[in-house]
Amino acid sequence: MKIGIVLYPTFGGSGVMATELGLGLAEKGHEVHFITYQEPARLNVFSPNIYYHEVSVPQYPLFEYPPYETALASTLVNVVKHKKLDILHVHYAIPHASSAYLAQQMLKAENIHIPFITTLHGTDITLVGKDSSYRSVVTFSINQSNAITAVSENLKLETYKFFDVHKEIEVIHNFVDLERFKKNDLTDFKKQIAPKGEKIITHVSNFRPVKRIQDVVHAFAKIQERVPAKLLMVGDGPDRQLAEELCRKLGTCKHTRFLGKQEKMEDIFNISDLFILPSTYESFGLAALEAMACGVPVISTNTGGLPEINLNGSTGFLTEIGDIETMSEKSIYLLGNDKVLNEFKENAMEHAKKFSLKDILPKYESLYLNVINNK
Ligand code: GMT
Repeated sequence: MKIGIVLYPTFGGSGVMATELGLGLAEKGHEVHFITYQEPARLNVFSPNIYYHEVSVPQYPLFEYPPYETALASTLVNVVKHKKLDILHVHYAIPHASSAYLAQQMLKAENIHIPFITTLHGTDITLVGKDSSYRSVVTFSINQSNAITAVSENLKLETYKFFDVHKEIEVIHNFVDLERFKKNDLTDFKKQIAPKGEKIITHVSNFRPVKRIQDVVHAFAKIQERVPAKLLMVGDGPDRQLAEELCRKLGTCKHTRFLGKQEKMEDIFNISDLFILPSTYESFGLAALEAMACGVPVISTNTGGLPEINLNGSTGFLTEIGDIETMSEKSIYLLGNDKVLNEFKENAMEHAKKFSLKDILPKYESLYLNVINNK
């Protein structure tokens, strides 16, 4: 098949997942065309089956807001027409679904029929999409999609709850590449970060308010009083400054490293003993799954799709939003007892296998075929 993948190219979960999906499809022999405004962060391989088309948005003094949707729709029309694509798969509804719909209608006028699938990722529904400025276009373009998928059962329910969607939403869970995210002995690297055998706690996100990264810093301060530990904060975003200030205030800076955005996440997970994700909402929590695949238990909130991947009392613990006390208690319980910690590490790794790229990818392939055959 010839597949066009529309995505956000940054380190966000939806872009990471869409890139990994495209790489996996290309490896299976499909021709994959990534279409976005910047080279996707994880697209660092050369393959004869992979193409990248940059959407360029010309500036003009009149444009306070350059019309990206228009530029994207025009690029989609060109790529579909000249590369003879069979299907478009757009990740994150805003504005990708409405641009795909516009491109589809324009191509129809030329007798070219291109179906598109919209994958809902999270904040496109739960945060941004609900905003009245976007709502009607988001609802319309989701309903116009030839197929709709959501990355968790919870996100499917949220979509039906808040949008007037009258089509079937198929849940296809996010996945992890188990060849890349697997247990690996990096003892020497670990010693550089934790020279006295301290436990390593990791958090990865885009440091937006929904991630509640200050809770990680607060919890770490409490954990540190009981278990010698180091904290790795990976990522960047608007709340980084606040978290760094809090860490100075609580006196935990010498045990904390803010690493910024990182590419070799598998190495960081492989030296980690615990992953903390205290978000207000996560449709899925892809970083938590990648951590689990490397044998890292997760302390997360009991929200959104997180209970679908993090099993309370087995792969980690689920806590209420903002309950720093329980978060740190559960962390101390795990980090203070190597036997229990190793059991949880094992469970996390085993459970992650249920979300293997190899098993999930065929679900997308058969959806593509269904949609293409019914267009
Ligand atoms: O807000 C983010 O975390 C970024 C966002 C994105 O679209 O890049 O992530 C969402 O999609 C990811 C991939 O499907 C999910 O793993 C995240 O849970 C989801 N984020 C939220 O729901 C807040």
